[in-house]
Amino acid sequence: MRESWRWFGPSDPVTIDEIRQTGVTDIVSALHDIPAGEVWPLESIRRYKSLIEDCDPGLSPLKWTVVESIPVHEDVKLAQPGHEEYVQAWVQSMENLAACGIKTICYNFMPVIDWTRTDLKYKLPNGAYSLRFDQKKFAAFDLFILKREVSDGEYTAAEVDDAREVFEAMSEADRTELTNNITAGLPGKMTDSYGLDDFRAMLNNYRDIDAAALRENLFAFLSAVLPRAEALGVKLAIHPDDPPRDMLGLPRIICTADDLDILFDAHPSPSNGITLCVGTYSSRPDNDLPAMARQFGPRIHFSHLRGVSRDADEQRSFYEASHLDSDIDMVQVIKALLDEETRRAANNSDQVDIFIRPDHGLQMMDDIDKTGNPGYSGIGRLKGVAEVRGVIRALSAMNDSRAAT
Ligand code: DNO
Repeated sequence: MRESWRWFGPSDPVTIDEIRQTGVTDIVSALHDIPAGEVWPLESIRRYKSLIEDCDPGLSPLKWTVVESIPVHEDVKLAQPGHEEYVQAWVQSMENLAACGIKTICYNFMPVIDWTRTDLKYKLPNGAYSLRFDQKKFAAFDLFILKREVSDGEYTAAEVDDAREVFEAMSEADRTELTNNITAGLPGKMTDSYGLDDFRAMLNNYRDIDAAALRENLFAFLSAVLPRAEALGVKLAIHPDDPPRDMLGLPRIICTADDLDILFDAHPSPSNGITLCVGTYSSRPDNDLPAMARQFGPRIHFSHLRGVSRDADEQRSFYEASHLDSDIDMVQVIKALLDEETRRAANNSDQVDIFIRPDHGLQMMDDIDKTGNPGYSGIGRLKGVAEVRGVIRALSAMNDSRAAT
């Protein structure tokens, strides 16, 4: 297992020297300033890599090994005329990254919105803060702020009433904050930020795109990208749609084990893989995470280890829980990933190690008064990686002693 940490670049309040202290070995990052659809120039990649990797002799080295993410331009998701140029730019960025030895690439195919939460400072009983997705608040945004024309059956009458009640109880400032959280996006997002009118226009572009059409566009993108990825030894790792279900009338197509079966039936290439984002997949109750980790083991090139706690009475609402105390059995997920690495080693696989990162962390202690990237706190993530590391070490030691007897 290779422990990694996401870094947002020189403006990230958690610095490379601080990350070094956590004991991780790998950095996950991206050239965040380059707009979707443009090539990442070789020189810029080299410069960024040296920001991460150059250090005084004697310091523990860090390596930029995972890209999260090269954004996919909306025109590619929509298969708009001329989108092939953006696909070519994506392939060129991948070639340039591979030339610098960076060969694990996370990406996603979420239309218009990337990962989405309604509350960025949700107080837990222990006083730490977490991120939360509240279905009623989201519906309040959709129905009473965005005022989208919803189709029959999208909301029940009771859900509309609940959303109205939530909306009416909100102050103007709450409404603005909710709107920004959803339309302007969260750190690391791979879509643009929009004002409300542009946001409506973007949603409207997708009115004729259902799940089948969006899948076709993803598969066309992969037909262009995978042969080059294979030739370069690059592993692609698609990130699931977060939360993993249709939203705002948009289709979302990487949400469940069935979606992944469809993806791999269409494109069996060994370069076609996934980011097992445990928190995302587990925010719906019908995803069995340890089972998915086993089923898709050979396809897992990268994993985000965190979990959520879903509301008992509304399973679509959740908050991000401590790494080992969520609704899923993190120990069993990690065990499945370690078993997969053992299998790869026995098969002399070209990539034995799975890159993992603690993903988000709580905001706690000194994090609380700092302005940082929501979800990407220093101390909260350090706690997450330390907990996960403990599980990895304990399970690995048990495997070693079993192998020795
Ligand atoms: C949230 C992340 C996402 C993810 C992109 C992947 O913290 O998991 O921002 O990086 O959706 O393309």
